[in-house]
Amino acid sequence: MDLRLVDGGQSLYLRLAKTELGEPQPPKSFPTGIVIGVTVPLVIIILALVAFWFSPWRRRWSRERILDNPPRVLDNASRVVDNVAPDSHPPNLALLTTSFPAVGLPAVVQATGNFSEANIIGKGGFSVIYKGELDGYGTVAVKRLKQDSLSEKIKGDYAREIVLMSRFTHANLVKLLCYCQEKAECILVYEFMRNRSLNLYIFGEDSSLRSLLNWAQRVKIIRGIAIGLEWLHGEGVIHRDLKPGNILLNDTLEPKIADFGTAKPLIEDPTNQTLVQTAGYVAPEYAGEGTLTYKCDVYSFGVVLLEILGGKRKKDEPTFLPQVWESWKQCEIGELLDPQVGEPEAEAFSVLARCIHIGLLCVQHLPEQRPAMPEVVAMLTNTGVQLPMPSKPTANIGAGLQAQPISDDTPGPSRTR
Ligand SMILES: *[C@@H]1O[C@H](CO)[C@@H](O)[C@H](O)[C@H]1NC(C)=O
Ligand SMILES: *[C@@H]1O[C@H](CO)[C@@H](O)[C@H](O)[C@H]1NC(C)=O
Ligand SMILES: *[C@@H]1O[C@H](CO)[C@@H](O)[C@H](O)[C@H]1NC(C)=O
Ligand SMILES: *[C@@H]1O[C@H](CO)[C@@H](O)[C@H](O)[C@H]1NC(C)=O
Ligand SMILES: CC(=O)N[C@H]1CO[C@H](CO)[C@@H](O)[C@@H]1O
Repeated sequence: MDLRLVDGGQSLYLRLAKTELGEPQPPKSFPTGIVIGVTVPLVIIILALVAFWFSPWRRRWSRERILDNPPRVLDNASRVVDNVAPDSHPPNLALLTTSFPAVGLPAVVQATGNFSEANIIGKGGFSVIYKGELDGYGTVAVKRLKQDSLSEKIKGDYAREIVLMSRFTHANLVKLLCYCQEKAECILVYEFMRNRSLNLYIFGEDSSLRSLLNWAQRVKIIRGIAIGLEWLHGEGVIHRDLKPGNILLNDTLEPKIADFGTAKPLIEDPTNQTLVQTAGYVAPEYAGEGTLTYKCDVYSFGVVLLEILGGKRKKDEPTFLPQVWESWKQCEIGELLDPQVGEPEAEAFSVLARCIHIGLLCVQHLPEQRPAMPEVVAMLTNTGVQLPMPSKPTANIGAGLQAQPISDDTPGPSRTR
C-alpha cells in the first residue's frame, strides 16, 4: 500500500521477526528428538533394503514377478536393454567364476587333429564345429570361431555364451565343458552329441532317418525342449533363436538346447543386441517391432513342436500355421502328422492331437494369448490341464524374409541383423 495515499492519522502495525527486536534469545536446544526420530527409521529402512537386495528372496521374487506378468514387465525391461548405446559393456570374461575351466590351445589342436577337415561336423555362419578327443573330457564338440568374422559383436556373443553357459547345467541344455582363448582363437568345447541335431531327423531327406524317431520319442523330445526352455526362462534368459538345428539329441535321444551366442539375459546384460531372427521361427511382434519377451521363445517353440510332428519345414510355407489351424479345426489331425513315422495308435493319437492343440496356442499372434513356458510344460505333462481354444494364427513371417536368409540350420552362432 502506498502510505502517501493515507490521509489523517492511522496506526501502522509492522510485524517483525523476534530476532530483529534485539531481545535476548533463549538458547536453542539441539533437536535431539527429531534427529533420532528421523535417522533411526531411515537407517533401518536402508539396512532392510540392502539385506533384501542380497537375499535369495529378491531373486525368487523378481523371477515370479516376471513370470506372473510377462508382457508388460518384460516389454519395458527389454526395451531398456535394447536401447542402451551400442557396444557399451560387452560381457566381461573377467566376470567368469575362476572355477570355470579354460583349456590350452595345444590340447585343442591335438584333440581336433590340428583342426582337420576330416573332423568337421558342422558349419555355422561364424564358426566351424569339430569332433575331437580331448584329454580328460573324452569325445567333445569343439566350436571354433572363424578368424575372418571375428568382429567385436561376434566376440561379444562368444563371451556371452561362456558367461551364460558356465552358469548353467540342466539335463535339457547342452553342456559347455571348457573354453580356450589364446592367440586370437575363440573356442568353446561342448559335450559331444552323437546323434546330432533334431533337424536331421524331422526333415531328413533320408526317410530312414525320419522314421527313426517314433511318436513316443517325438513327444518325449517336445517335452524335453519345453522343460529346458522353462528352466532357461526361470533363469531370466531368452534364447531368441530356437529352431530344430539348435536342438541336439544325446544317445538316449534326450533333447539338449544349444547355441547360446544369441541368448539374452533380461535386464542383467546391457548390450545393444540387434535382432536375431530365423525366418519362420520368429514371433511377429519381435520381427515387426523388435519387442522381446519370453513369449517370443514360446512362439518359436510352437513352430518347432508342429514341425516335429509334421516333418515339414515351416519356413518354406508362409501359410503353414493357418493351414495347421484349419486342419486341426476340422479334426483332420492325420494330415498334420508325418506319414513317414507311421500311423499312431489310438492312445498315441490323442496325445498327438493334444500336442498340436498346445502348439497352436504357442503360435498365437498376440503374445498375451500364448501360454508362458511353465504353463506349456503343465499342459504337455498333465492331461488334466484344460486347454483354451486357439484362434487362427497369422501367416508366417518367414515369407517376407525369404529373400535374405538370416540363419541356416547348422548348429553354431546364428547370423544376426
Ligand atoms: C544397436 O546397434 C546397432 C549396430 O550395432 C545400431 O545400428 C543400432 O542403432 C543400435 N540400436 C540402438 C537402439 O542403439
Ligand atoms: C597346424 O596347421 C597349421 C596350418 O594349417 C600349421 O601352420 C601348423 O604347423 C600345424 N600345427 C601342427 C601341430 O601340426
Ligand atoms: C542323455 O541325457 C539325459 C539327460 O541329461 C541323461 O539322463 C542320459 O543319461 C543321457 N544319455 C546318455 C547316453 O548320455
Ligand atoms: C543315437 O546314438 C546311439 C549311440 O550311438 C545309437 O545307438 C542310436 O541308434 C542313435 N539313435 C538314432 C535315432 O540315431
Ligand atoms: C517405465 C515404463 O516405460 N513403463 C511402460 C511399460 O510399458 C507399458 C506398456 O507397454 C507402458 O504403459 C509404461 O509406460
